[in-house]
Amino acid sequence: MLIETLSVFPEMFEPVMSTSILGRARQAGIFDFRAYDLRDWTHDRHRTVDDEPYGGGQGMLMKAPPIYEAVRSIASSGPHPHVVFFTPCGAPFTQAAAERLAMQERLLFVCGRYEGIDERAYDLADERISIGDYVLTGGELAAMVVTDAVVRLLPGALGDAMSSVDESFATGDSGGLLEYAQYTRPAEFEGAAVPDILLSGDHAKVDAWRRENAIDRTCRWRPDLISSARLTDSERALAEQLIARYHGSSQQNA
Ligand code: 6GU
Repeated sequence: MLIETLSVFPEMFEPVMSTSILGRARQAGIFDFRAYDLRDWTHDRHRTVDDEPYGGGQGMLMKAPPIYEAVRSIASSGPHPHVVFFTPCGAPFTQAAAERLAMQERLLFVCGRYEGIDERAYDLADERISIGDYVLTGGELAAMVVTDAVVRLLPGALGDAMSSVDESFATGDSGGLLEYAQYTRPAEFEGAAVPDILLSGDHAKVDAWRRENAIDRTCRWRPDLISSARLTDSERALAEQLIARYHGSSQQNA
């Protein structure tokens, strides 16, 4: 896979793309990465990429022409990229979206800055993505978050000892629940003991404990996930009790 970014701060990306799992995957040729500087597609002395909004208002907007010229020129060589614009007005990023993007041969991430982008530039977008309901100073960090989530799904990226294939999250094998609590040595730490069942060696009991723990944690921390989680009838009854206990009987209070 080839991942490219277009932004006014191309230097932000390199440390992330060359560290840890992303760095190793890149070295191994599992993905290639290039960061382009939007200012390379300006034509004035000051390399201007922003301007005042028509109709007035605060802040500056990114101009459409440099973005158009850059995306066209980057896309003109090689396979046509899937073009993603990063904006807080985009669709919320999810694991399902990461899985979808991981199937593309080439991704081009366009990162906005300032107060936004001239709406006409979005004509180039195959999709618009936001990474959550808060405002960042620019799309670069969002593009790195999405790159991380996508690259770790590529075959071989996590190495032999790890796999993303049957991990949990909303689309994984645990049926849309948060992952259960995990422990390693020491068996007791600061007065807190590891649950006895995990030391018992009884795999059936361990599995049952983990399932119940996953339901408990999801009810406590992410009750919004319960309605679409795959639960048996008795698990759903348990979940309703837990939600009532943690949040009061109304989901409204979740
Ligand atoms: Cl993609 N960009 C900006 N500027 N803020 C965000 C975001 C993106 N996603 C969440 N907040």
